[in-house]
Amino acid sequence: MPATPPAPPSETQLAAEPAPLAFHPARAALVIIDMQRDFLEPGGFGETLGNDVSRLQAAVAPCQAVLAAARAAGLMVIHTREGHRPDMMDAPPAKVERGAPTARIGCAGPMGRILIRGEPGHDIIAALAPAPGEPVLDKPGKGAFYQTDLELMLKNRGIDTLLVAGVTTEVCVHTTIREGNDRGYRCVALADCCASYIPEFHRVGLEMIKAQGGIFGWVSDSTALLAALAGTATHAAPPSAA
Ligand code: TIU
Repeated sequence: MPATPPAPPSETQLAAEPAPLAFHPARAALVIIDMQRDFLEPGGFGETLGNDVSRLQAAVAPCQAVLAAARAAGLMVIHTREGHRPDMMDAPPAKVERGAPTARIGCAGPMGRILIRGEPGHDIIAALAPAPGEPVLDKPGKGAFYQTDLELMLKNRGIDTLLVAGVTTEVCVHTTIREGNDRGYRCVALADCCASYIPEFHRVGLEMIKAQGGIFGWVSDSTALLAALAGTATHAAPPSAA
């Protein structure tokens, strides 16, 4: 007797602005952007740019909550890291040349060479350590689609909805959401799971996403996502995209 095909996962409703969003958990990915020591801890890239890195701490606990819920629900989880090859051949001079000459990308700092792959500062913070099997995507730019295989992985897994967390709201989170929106993904910024060194930019960055009927996507938060995922467990293959 042929095996009964798995029932397609049902949609769940996410409270969001400017409007609620229905999504299939099997077609959604949690994308955690650049929660690296270089951005969140003293002595890294964020601090060399003149920022108060403690401002990003607010996003850690909400990220932990959505990460646990996403894992429990069987969502695809992707972690990203901004950084460059040790030889810096992927680092545009126009990016490297900015900032104090002794504290630029590639310079030695308390957590190793700043924003360089393999250095301690480049690691994701321990509180959000990737689990085995979760893709960790190294990206040379601000957006997670630029010069990476993110889109290929999403296509292969039938993903159509990106639940985006991480830092910083107006830089790498925003760039990734803009890139994803143009590629046809429904992108949701999880407000309390994102943070900025500049609180006003966090607030306005989220406003920009949801303005004009959701010009770049949706804004939701960890509480709403936990509610949407409660009771859903979708380890089945995603439904056919056809
Ligand atoms: N500087 C700043 O706000 N952000 C970055 O340089 N990269 C990310 O946002 N990950």
